[in-house]
Amino acid sequence: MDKERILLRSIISIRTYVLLAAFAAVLAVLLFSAGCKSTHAKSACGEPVKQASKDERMHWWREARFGMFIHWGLYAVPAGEWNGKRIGGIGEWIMNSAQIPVVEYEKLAGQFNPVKFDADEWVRIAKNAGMKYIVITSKHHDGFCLWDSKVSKYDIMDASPFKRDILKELAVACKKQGIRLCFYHSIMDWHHPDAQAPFYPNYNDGGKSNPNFARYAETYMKPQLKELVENYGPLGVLWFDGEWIRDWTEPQGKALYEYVRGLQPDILINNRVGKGRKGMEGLSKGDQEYAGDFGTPEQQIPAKGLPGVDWESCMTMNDTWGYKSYDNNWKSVEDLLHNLADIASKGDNFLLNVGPTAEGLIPAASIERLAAIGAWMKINGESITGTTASPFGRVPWGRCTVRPGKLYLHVFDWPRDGSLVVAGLKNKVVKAYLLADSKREPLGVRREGEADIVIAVPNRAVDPVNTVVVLEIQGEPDVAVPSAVAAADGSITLKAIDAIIHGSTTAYESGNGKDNIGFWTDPADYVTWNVKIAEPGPYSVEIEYACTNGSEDSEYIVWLAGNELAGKVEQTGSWTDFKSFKLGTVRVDKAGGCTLTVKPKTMPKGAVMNLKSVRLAPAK
Ligand code: FHN
Repeated sequence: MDKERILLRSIISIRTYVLLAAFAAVLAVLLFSAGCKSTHAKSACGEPVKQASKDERMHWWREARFGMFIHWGLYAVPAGEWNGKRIGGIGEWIMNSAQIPVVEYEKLAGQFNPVKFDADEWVRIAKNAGMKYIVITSKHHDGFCLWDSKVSKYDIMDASPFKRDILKELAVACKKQGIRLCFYHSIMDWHHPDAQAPFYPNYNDGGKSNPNFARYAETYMKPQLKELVENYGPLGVLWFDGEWIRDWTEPQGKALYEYVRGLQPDILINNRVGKGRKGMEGLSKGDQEYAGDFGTPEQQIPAKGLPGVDWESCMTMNDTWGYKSYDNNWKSVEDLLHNLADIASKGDNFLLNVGPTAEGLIPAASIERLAAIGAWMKINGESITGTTASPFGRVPWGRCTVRPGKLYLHVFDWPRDGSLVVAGLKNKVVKAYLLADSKREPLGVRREGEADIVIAVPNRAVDPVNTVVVLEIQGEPDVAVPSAVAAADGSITLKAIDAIIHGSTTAYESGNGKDNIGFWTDPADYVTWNVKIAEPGPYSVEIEYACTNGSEDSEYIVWLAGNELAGKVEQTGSWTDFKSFKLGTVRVDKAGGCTLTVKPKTMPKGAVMNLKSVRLAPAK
């Protein structure tokens, strides 16, 4: 064969090879791309996945308004008793409260056989109550796992006779019934040797740290979270807890937040992933730097919502999260329904707990209450689900929630005279009717005074606990800030909860002895109240505040109707020791609306005061 032909054949075979190789490469990329799962903030193919905005992620949660908390685990076996004795405290803490050694407590796994567990039934009970999501303890502080973990043998599949994957059955049932599945997960772990087990029974308050905690976090906790998200998800929320331990820090919390977000970009994560819990319960805007998508006030309802801050009140139905056979201190349906409306009126969520038995049954008393709530929600659910916060301050008869063009007036105290007064509403009212009235027969409505709406309502409430009256209005709610009015003795008490706060850090705080304007660390912040003076004349002015020793000496001014009174903050002992101080007398020359202002002039020591009230009293 001559050289030219050999050369030509060689060239042809090389080109063919190159073409085949190129084709194979393109095919491989196409196949690989097709198989790419964008389960991470960066997809497996390396390009960034579009991160949903916080509002996009939070949308379903903000619509939901109501969820079920489930505390279930080995602690349901002793159910509040140990060695024949009743153990105080919350049921899921019995390992700690009864000082049970780890090796003793572990034996409960062999007794945990909840043969009556029915995931479909649990989800049905939640759904019928009007709940839109379920948060269940995947692992509580005791370390026992309710799913088939490949990272641990201390789980339902390996350590118990039940040998069914509880979380998997719940995931299937939630998907079937359209309920979002969320997992509670404890950072603190009383069973793991690299976590708090070595200190047992002083789980963490001995002030000690485990030098191997980082190993627990990296090689145990994070792989378990990966299992939960990837094998049981997509999840609605990862609800962390047990974050207060000495071994856990806010930077670790922020890193864990990013790790979980990388596993599922649209998942929600609560503020207990780090150290944000304390701040968010105070609902101070200043705590926004903490990791977490929402705050978690526990067994309490913040007195005021805070625009731009999402929070969820979690609450037990009796006094324990985990089942205790003898805890029968059940909250009434009335209290639970009022809590639901109160929380929704602040634009936030209610996470109501059940603690199932060791057999796998939700206690009958819980089922009864959830059924009653469900009956109310069946008629009134649109006044809770998908609503936003009230435009009013406090209303004397109940609460208010909002949908576009509609105000839902939750009337707890039904007016005896047939007139329901809505003070301060400037909008044009299109129609008023009872939400329970399927015909939506219009109720009489008249305007009275500057901005009061009076609705003619039936003499008897439709629902003795909470009757909802719907006000259809034109435009966005437009509400005059209510004015404080005089009591029978002519005095006017301006309370912190009703103050208008002007500033970025100062906030109303309540609970634990507080009912005051607090976090007053910016002297440019000030507060005002609208006041309606019925009787002109002299008024004495008293101010009530608390100021811890060492933070005193801020100078401030009180203005009212052209009068000015000066004051200097004195120490009162602590931030919750409130004392009243007479500031002097002012003269109000004409009746009508005016504004009272309290504004700092100086703040030499870090905070102004915890201001509880200002009181005006007719001076003789
Ligand atoms: O210690 C836990 C407690 O057992 C329960 O789980 C509550 C629910 O929010 N969280 C912790 C206490 O704040």
